[in-house]
Amino acid sequence: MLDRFLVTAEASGMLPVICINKIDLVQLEKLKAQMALYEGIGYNLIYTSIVTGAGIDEMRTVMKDRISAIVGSSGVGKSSLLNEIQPGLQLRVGDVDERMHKGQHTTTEVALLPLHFGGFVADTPGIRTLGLFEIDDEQGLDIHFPEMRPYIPECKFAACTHQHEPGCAVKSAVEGGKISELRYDSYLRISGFSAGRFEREGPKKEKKRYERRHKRAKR
Ligand SMILES: Nc1nc2c(ncn2[C@@H]2O[C@H](COP(=O)(O)OP(=O)(O)OP(=O)(O)O)[C@@H](O)[C@H]2O)c(=O)[nH]1
Ligand SMILES: [Mg+2]
Ligand SMILES: [Zn+2]
Repeated sequence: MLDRFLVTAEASGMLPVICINKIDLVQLEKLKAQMALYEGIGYNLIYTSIVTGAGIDEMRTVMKDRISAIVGSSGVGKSSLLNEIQPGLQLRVGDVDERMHKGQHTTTEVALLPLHFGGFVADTPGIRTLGLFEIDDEQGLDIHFPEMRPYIPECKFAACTHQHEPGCAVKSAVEGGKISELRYDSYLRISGFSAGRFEREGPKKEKKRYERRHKRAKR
């Protein structure tokens, strides 16, 4: 889900900031070790809690004088965070008891809110799945994974999908530990080139797609 959000942001020219909320409920050191991967790619991470007040100032700093949107699954605390960032907003938040029931969606529509310290922020309803309608595998999903960018021109084929082609520099980088396997796995899932697809659709359809992509790359 996080990788899908990041790809969406990259593809639409937005600057993504990864905010991890409710850090009062976890062991911070363990969490940070897990997230080091994203720091390594160069993403900005902010750890927040409305219980301890951690990270709220950092959130204000990245939002100041910008137009931002806060996105994520339902119940992660998007509206709660905004209430902390700007007291007085009085956005409705899910109550803890109600949260026991699945599928709770407290915020139901997008609202663009002016910020006293400069800028605007959109609170958004939580979403369960994120389709990537603007990106398809023919346009090249790879460039939206910043850590893949240096390797893409090194692939033997110009239209390499980094799946099963020989001489693929991206795959070598994954094997060499330069690109995280988790992220590469996300790449495969998002592009739909997951192992199953090749087998399901067979080499014919795969070849067609490859040719279309190659034509585009030549153009
Ligand atoms: N422990 C803890 N609970 C939090 C934190 N932030 C929010 N919550 C709780 O999480 C629940 C959901 O918060 P919301 O702000 O409604 O979540 P949301 O992301 O806006 O949800 P939707 O509007 O449904 O998308 C509420 O019960 C909050 O009190 C936090 O930092 N720590
Ligand atoms: Mg909300
Ligand atoms: Zn490749």
